[in-house]
Amino acid sequence: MERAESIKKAVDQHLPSKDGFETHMFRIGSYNRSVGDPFSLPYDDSTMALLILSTPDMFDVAFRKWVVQKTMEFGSFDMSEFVSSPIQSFLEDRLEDLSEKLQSVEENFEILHDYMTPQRRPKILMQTCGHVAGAAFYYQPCHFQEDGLAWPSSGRMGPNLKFIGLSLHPIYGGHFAFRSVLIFPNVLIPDFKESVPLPILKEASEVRTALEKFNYNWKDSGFRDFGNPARRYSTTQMEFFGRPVAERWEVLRPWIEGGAKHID
Ligand code: B12
Repeated sequence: MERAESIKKAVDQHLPSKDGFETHMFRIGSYNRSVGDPFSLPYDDSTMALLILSTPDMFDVAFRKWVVQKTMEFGSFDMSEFVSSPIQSFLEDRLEDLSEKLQSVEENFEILHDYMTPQRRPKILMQTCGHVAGAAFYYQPCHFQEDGLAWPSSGRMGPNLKFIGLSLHPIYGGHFAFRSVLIFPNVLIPDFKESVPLPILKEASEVRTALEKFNYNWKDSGFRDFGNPARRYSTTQMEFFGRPVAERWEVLRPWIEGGAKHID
């Protein structure tokens, strides 16, 4: 366990809470037992994994600094033509740096991300990781159906879209995102006990309303406010994540035009 704790400490040093990151430890077996065969990961049950999630400060503090510095280095806003997904590039930079620094603590690890493979399949199910690691309660639609209630009503989701579940964090409600999972195949933690996630909502009807907001009106970010979050995304951040990827750079223009005063 000592080795696992020192690895977590090193990760937390390079992805600190002041930059809007949190990490939560779990065992691969706890995840595999929940997801079943199609999503199981090929590691020993007691393998150490660390879930990384981002809180409001990732965007509003660390990402803002990164965007301003990068555009100043580049010389103009035109960087938007070359970097199509700035959040992904920012995270790649941070994880590359982390991977280098981690070499001195543990050389063997794998990083899995939240996004889908080119075959449009997620490699890992982040909401399940969040629940088993005790980081955020995962509300799944199938647990909130009641006899005689035709819910969720069919036909309201777009083509090829499912009515999906929502995770809520005890401090940030829905104002957070899952980012990556680090897996350490050489570090076994058979006796580790994951924290139990705190239920955030009391009534089944409130859960159904939250899930409807998340599935039918996610662009207005209203789903994020369930569970009375103590900290929320800024309006810039909500606008950014409510837009299609191609339109997101435009939201950042005021930071870039403000230049160095947005670095500190
Ligand atoms: C595919 C996907 C999409 C697709 C399709 C969405 C859809 N409505 O069909 C697209 C690209 C359109 C999309 C859009 C968005 N998404 Co999306 N998406 C995903 C992704 C990559 C995979 C989800 C998935 O397919 N799961 C597969 C199904 C089968 O999983 P499942 O239903 O949970 O089933 C498993 C569990 O039930 C488990 N299980 C069984 N028993 C038990 C018991 C317990 C106790 C537990 C815990 C588990 C468990 O086993 C099952 C599998 O066998 C995840 C990231 C990830 N890697 O997980 C993000 C994710 C779900 N999306 C997210 C978000 C925020 C969005 C957007 C709002 C983003 C945006 N700003 O554009 C939009 C709109 C969301 C919406 N309501 O549609 C967030 C949700 C965060 C949260 N708080 O919950 C996630 C987690 C991404 C993240 N990085 O945080 N998304």
